[in-house]
Amino acid sequence: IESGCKVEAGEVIFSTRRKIEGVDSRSLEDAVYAFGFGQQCSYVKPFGEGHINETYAVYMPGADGKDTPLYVLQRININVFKNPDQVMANIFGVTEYLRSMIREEGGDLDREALSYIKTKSGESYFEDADGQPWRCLHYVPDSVCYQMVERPEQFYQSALSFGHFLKQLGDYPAESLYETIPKFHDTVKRFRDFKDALRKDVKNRARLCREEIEFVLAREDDCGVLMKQLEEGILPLRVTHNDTKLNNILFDKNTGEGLCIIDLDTIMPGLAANDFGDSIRFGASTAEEDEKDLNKVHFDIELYRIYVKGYLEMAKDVLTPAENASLPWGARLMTLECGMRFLADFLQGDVYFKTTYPEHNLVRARTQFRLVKEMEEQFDQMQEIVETF
Ligand code: GN1
Ligand code: MG
Repeated sequence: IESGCKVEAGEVIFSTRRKIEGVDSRSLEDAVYAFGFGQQCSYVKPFGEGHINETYAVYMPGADGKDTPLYVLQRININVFKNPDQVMANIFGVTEYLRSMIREEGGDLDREALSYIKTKSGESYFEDADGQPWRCLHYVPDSVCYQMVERPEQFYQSALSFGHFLKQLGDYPAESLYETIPKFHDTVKRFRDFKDALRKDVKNRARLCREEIEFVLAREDDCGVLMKQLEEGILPLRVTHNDTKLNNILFDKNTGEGLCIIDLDTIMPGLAANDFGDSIRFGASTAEEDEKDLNKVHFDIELYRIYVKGYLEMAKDVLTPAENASLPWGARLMTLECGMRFLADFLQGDVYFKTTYPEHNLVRARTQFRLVKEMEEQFDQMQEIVETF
């Protein structure tokens, strides 16, 4: 199935009962069989809002005979993740470890960590006829996912969850993790990549975003702030998630509590400040990442305060004083970095992030820069808030 196919979210894309017109779902069907669902499967629907992988929910008849989503199938984007074996080795290692922690804590093994399954022949993923990797995991029942904070309590819950995650993986053998995307949050390298994309300007789009380009170029020195502290040994490397946005966590549909962290492709050694910061980037905004009307986009310092509270309640005793102090910079830099990545992708012709219209990446970059600007204006207050908890 090619991205851009004509199936809307929520529509059936493959069914064992009828042919879906106009859709080539051969690879998806092969994957359904490779993981052993075959005729048991009722149908498959596109699922989720990720920018990188293709995600589908697999429906099967439940105990009551009603079709229920029981599995999630994902086609891994190999332009982004060049080595699916390593991605899956990390994921199986980490999820198994998380389950052992949940067992110790007396938690719910079925819902608090993802559980991946292997193909019928015992592989960690299925390679389709085009060489694309597919993986499969259990659907987490009674869970919901949010694209934006609807109630502050949700953001607080997500802070507890990500703080808890950092703690749970505190003793995970970091050296056993593969670097699935090298230098993923090396903001200095991201700045260089941006300048490279600008220099090449392959689509002749730089003329469309002069102001945004200047915004980035004026912040070259900022890019090095946390990388320098890492090099000097002031900040430690930890096992981090590296993609901690609100829609990478599932909430319990009934209690509203944070339930399970998802999207584990980028678990790698990294900085706690970056995980903290990426959550703030996405969740402490008053608008979605691709809001076109910038008047709606603001950094909400009250949401920031709530996240700091929850995160530190969970993680304060594991973070060093220097890490604590680095959190506000994490927010600024993850937001700047993400904006730079969107803008670089715009300049390169939208080769990395999924887009649905030509200026999509530029629109995304603009929201990020608006947030950065407001964070810069309120930076003293951001630092004070961290100090009070
Ligand atoms: C991507 O796949 P998704 O949507 O969870 C990206 C993140 C960006 C994010 C921006 C592997 O995450 O780094 O912060 O989009 N993931 C990768 O929304 O590049
Ligand atoms: Mg995601």
